Amino acid sequence: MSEHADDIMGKAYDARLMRRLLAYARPYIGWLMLALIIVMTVAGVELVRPYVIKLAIDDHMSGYSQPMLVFEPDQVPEDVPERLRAYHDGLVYVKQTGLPKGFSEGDALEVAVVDDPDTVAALRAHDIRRIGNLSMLLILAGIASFGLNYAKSILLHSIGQRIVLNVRTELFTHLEHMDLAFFDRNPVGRLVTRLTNDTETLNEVYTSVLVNLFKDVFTLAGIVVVMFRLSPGLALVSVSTLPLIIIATVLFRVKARDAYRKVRAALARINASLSENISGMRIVQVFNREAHKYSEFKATNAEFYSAGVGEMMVYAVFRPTVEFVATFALSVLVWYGGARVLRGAMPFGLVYAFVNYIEMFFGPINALTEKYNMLQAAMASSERIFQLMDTRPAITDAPLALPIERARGRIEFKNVWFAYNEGEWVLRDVSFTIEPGQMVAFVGATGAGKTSIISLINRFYDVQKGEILLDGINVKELRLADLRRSVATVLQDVFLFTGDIKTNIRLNEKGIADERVREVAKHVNADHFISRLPRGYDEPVTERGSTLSAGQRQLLAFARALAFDPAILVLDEATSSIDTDTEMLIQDALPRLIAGRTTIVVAHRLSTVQHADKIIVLHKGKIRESGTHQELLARHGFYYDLYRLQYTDSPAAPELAASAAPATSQG
Ligand code: DCP
Ligand code: MG
Repeated sequence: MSEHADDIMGKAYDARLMRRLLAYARPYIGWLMLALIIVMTVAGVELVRPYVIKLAIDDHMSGYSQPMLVFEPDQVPEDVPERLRAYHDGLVYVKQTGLPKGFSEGDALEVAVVDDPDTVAALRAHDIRRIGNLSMLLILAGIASFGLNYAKSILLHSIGQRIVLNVRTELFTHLEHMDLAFFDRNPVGRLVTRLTNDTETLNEVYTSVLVNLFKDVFTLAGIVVVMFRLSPGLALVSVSTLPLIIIATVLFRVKARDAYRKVRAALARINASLSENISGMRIVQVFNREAHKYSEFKATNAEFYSAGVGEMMVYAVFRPTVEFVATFALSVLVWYGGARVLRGAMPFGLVYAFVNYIEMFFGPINALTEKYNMLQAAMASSERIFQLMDTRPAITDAPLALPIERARGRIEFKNVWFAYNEGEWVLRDVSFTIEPGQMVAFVGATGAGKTSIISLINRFYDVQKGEILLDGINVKELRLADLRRSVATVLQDVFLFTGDIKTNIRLNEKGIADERVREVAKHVNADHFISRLPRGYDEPVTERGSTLSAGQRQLLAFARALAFDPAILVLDEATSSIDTDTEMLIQDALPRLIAGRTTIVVAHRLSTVQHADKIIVLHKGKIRESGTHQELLARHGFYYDLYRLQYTDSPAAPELAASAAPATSQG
């Protein structure tokens, strides 16, 4: 699994990718809007909190030591807010902090520091009540934020997971329709990563970035606006450290990108190494390669470790840097604001509120840089995912594909040329006909092209030249599903799925009842071993069926093929890995298996193909000769040599002696 460098990185932001990502969110737009409203409300509530505390401090906790305005009740100017008015002894006392700008003492009876204990106690009772109210407000706001944040998290995570589920489904369906050539090119590990890791990275876009981005920007802007409205002087002091933050962030972005790139590359390497070593463990152990493989893995592992540490270092430096700048901003604020509070030019609560706002200010900045990284990872992942989605299957139904009810089973190859890779011909000008119900065998050396011919019949690949006809119709014009339903292939390497025996025979096809499963198993002599399993047809099968023997798996594969009652049965080396007992079972089942259908057999062991109606001998992708067993022996050609090689040393070659004699007399 070698990931290309560009592939690892992708782009930090790509409008085209982003549009596609957003398209997935479209069905949930209503819910996302709701989340947005919630997030904005929470941000608003959080913005107000320091201000409420400031009110509690400036309007109610402090102010006694300073002169207060005293009014007759009907003389209080209208712009004095109710919360600043305290009533005692038929007079109204007004604290000067918190009064609107440009307020004049006007008709005040006097401006005096209140020191009479009775009056102080009365005024204090008023303040305590108001402080109680403000505390209540803070608690309610806290509860509201809690509830809203909770709702938002659930909402966003549900949407994110739902979108990722959709993407995974789309990818899986897409993969199911890809042609085999595609799977020749793409290793399993890479495709698995696309469907799991990469989709999970996308999740972040919808849960953490999309809506929360607005919150961060809104909070930042809100803080700046509130600060400038409260006190332009303090606000300027507070934002004076912004250039430092910007420089730190830009540096961080570059460093973080490099670190992320290294981690991705190392991860790809360690994944590849792991999947290869684990799936090849048997070979590793058989050949005692543990120590060698260990040292190989140690190197990759160490590389991944240092990449991870490198990435951590970048963050380890960046976060404290932002913290430090925040502290610096705070100290400037304390110095500047403290002096003004002492001079009475500024209420203490205002400075306190600014301390809060500055602390709040750096939160979104940290969050934004983190989102930048998430976005970067998501862009890289989505690029890979979309690339996979955009790879069109090379083999699809023709626009007006013909349906087939039940094929008769006549197969014709007309001057077929085929190559897996351009220019490397695997089949050269191959032509033959198989009549319905016939049994035809292909023989030839390894690599001659036997399996390739079979893969072409059910159109796993398309031919470059010539044509392949089923019942006189080019396979390219048939509906793929119908074509593949007509052809059942039993391969030497039987693939079983996780599940039980039953489902492995019928492959979840609902049309095949339990009785039918049993019937076909009996037909192919598999019932015998299945009924001896502890749980019979319900016996669990693990992936690849490693708990069954090769011969048992083979019998299951025969049952599977028969259950689907195909018009054409293909057995590719299907009988070669089987012990003598099982082979006898199969030989016994074979006539029932092939009755009423066209059968194609590929076998190295010529004993299995002798009874074929026609034997086609392939050599380096060309048909060398063809005919019945007797005809071919009589020709003294390639087949004759092959047969002699296999049987001269063994006593089990009576046919050779019998048929060789007339052949020589002919020649
Ligand atoms: N080949 C390829 N790509 C594939 C499969 C095969 O390039 N996905 C090549 C390898 C051989 C040639 O095609 O050179 C023919 O392969 P076959 O599998 O058709 O050969 P046989 O089935 O005849 O060989 P065997 O008897 O070993 O199964
Ligand atoms: Mg083969």
